[in-house]
Amino acid sequence: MGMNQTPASERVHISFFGKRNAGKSSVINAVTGQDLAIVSQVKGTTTDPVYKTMELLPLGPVVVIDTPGIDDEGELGKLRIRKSYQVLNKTDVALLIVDGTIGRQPEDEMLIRRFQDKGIPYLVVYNKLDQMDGEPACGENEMWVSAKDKLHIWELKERIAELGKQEEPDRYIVRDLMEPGDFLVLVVPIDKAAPKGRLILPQQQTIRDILDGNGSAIVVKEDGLREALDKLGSPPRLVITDSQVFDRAAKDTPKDVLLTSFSILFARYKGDLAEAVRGVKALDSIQNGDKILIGEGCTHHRQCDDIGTVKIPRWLREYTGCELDFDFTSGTEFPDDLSPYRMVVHCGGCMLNAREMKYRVQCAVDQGIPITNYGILIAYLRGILKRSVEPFPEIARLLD
Ligand SMILES: Nc1nc2c(ncn2[C@@H]2O[C@H](COP(=O)(O)OP(=O)(O)OP(=O)(O)O)[C@@H](O)[C@H]2O)c(=O)[nH]1
Ligand SMILES: [Mg+2]
Repeated sequence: MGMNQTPASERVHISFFGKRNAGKSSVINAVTGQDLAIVSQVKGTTTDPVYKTMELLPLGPVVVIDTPGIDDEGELGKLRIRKSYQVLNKTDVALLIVDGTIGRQPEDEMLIRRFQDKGIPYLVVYNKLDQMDGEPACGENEMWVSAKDKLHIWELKERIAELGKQEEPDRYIVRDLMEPGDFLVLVVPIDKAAPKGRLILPQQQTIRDILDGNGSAIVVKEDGLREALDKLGSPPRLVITDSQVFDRAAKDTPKDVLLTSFSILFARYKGDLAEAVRGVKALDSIQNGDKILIGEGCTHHRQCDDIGTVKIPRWLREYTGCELDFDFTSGTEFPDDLSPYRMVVHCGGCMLNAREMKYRVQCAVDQGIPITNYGILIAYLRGILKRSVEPFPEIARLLD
């Protein structure tokens, strides 16, 4: 991802599903106007989900996902089908490509039910119109195209955009906590862990959100906070700090000024803050031998350092005084069955889109397994959670 691009996690994820040879890859190529995906008459040409970030007009920045056919056969085939179904968990708009000369099959009906169950806006696209005698009638959620002769591709893009726009988020990082003209102070430590020459994504996104809310973002290092607050004259609407320096920031922020952390804001933005706060309380009833799942959204641990794999397990053992067993997952892997676990601790999910993060939380909630995240957990272990959720009275109440 280039630094000047919209991060993938903020893009509408548009996935193309369907049986082998329906023309998924061909339709993607027609829609994107590029030869992104390999097309052939061999069934099962696409063997892994293929992701491509791009501008898809008239919608804007998207991730287009090509998937293996959901009717693949054999052991490998089953794995591929699983991968296609996993893509569903991050899909904001689903397109079901059907070979129009054959029509809808049981596998297609199953997919449609999944879209409906998950509340994913979808469109059924009958492909290979060029082989039909005229254009058959179709329903509201359906349309006909030909990837080969580029028939109705423009309309298809319009309809994708319509579905994608319904997905516009009404969730914000901080904008809903402030008024235009407010100023907010951001505490950003520049230590060895900070990437060279830039800010990390959550910090950038927070600044952008404040600007979108027509406020001012004042960015300081932890040792500059007190002076900045003194100089401001009137108190800021909110101080947002990196959790690593929360104690210092809490000391330097007057008690009547609201203070929170980037992790708390992102737990709210990306996942479910209330659930994470409820989940963290499971720590107090943990017992020897309990198994804990640590989930990470990215596979490169650079940004997350060794927090998930080393530090959190150590802190949990120290805090609980128990012998604990840890399992780790990363990237797009996340087990369907969480029953072996006493609780799940997940990263903030800066590399996952909101839909996928919500899906993981929902998995845990459905199975009755407490789920929390790094930021909330660390805040809790350090006794600072109460203060950092002050800006959210209904959440703070959960801790009483
Ligand atoms: N006549 C006609 N053939 C098409 C059209 N779209 C795709 N095909 C052909 O259908 C075959 C399968 O196309 P693909 O795009 O590879 O299909 P897919 O759904 O991606 O298939 P898998 O990756 O194997 O699951 C190829 O031979 C294409 O040339 C179309 O609009 N009209
Ligand atoms: Mg394909």
